[in-house]
Amino acid sequence: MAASSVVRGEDAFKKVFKFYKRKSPPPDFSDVTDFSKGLPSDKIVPAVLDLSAVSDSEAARAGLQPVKSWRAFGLQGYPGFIFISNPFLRGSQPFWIRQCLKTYPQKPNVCNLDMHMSPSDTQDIWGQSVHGLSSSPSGKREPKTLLERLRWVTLGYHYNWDTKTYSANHHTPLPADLHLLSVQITAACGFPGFSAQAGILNYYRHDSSLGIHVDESELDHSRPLLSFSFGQSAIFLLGGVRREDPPTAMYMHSGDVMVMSGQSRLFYHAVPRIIPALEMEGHRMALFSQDSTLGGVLSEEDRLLCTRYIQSSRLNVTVRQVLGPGQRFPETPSPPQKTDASQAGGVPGQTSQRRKEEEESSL
Ligand SMILES: O=C(O)CCC(=O)C(=O)O
Ligand SMILES: [Mn+2]
Repeated sequence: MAASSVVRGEDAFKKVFKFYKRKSPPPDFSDVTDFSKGLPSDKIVPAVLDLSAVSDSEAARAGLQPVKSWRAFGLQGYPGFIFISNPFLRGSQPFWIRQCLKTYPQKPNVCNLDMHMSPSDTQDIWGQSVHGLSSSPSGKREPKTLLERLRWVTLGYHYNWDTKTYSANHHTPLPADLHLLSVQITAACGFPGFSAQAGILNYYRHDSSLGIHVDESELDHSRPLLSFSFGQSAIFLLGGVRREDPPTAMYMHSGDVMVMSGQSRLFYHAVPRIIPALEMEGHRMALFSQDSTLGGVLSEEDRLLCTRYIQSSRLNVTVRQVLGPGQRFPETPSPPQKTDASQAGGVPGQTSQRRKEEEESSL
């Protein structure tokens, strides 16, 4: 059976999610759209970019190819959805991978480990993982490094997984490099003036998935949501405004960028499966060739650790504008004093997994 045989009807999205999540026997992937292969499908249309919005030298500063070289597509039936097939300069992805693994998890940013560890224990996740990740496997089961236990990091306006809100009270500066990258992508896609205010980084192991959801916590839905993928490939499902709408499945490979804007901004989506790069002919990890000097040349140690990590993992960065121009957060009464985990909405630390498991647990 192919996924396309799932017809519109009661929670068609969940049926397709289960189809692609199945381990044994592995699903039929013949319906999965692969934008890296160009335009063979009648569902894929070229996306129109604003070639004058970003100069070639500005693009290079963010590790991007000149906009005229980007391969950008739309998908019939998904207004506002833009897929840019790896617009990064050869060799610039290692910079972004290192930022996601070494820089962005640092304080004052927030990560899942902070939910049950003290700030002093999580302040140098990279440093504490170097030894464990760089030593060769001894055969016996080693405890997981902090880096291997990292599941999410929030940036800018920090997302509260319990209340599903952002607030004015919990904000730290969004990294300037990620802001620059996001502004360039959005400008080329026809959204001048995008202000990157929040980021959510997801760290996927080979058996991770992300449940069916809509990103609606941002207060201004007229601004696009950006998504960057690095490392192992994945299957992304994009549905509609209702769970009865059967989703379209597509591959996301390392370097791919998605822009969800217009109607697609509020469409259901999910990641049911990570696909090891070895299974993706043509997407083996030729990532660490160094023709781009973005951020300087990686040290041997950084290169080794990033390569080790990415051989079995996928990184996803979403960048969001939370508030429209001049918009403010609604006044909220001060939160009640937290005395124990039940008042915090659950056991601390489990919030990290909740989003990934909430759909699966009800499947
Ligand atoms: O990992 C992905 O590609 C999707 C991430 C996502 O949808 C989210 O963080 O809201
Ligand atoms: Mn999402």
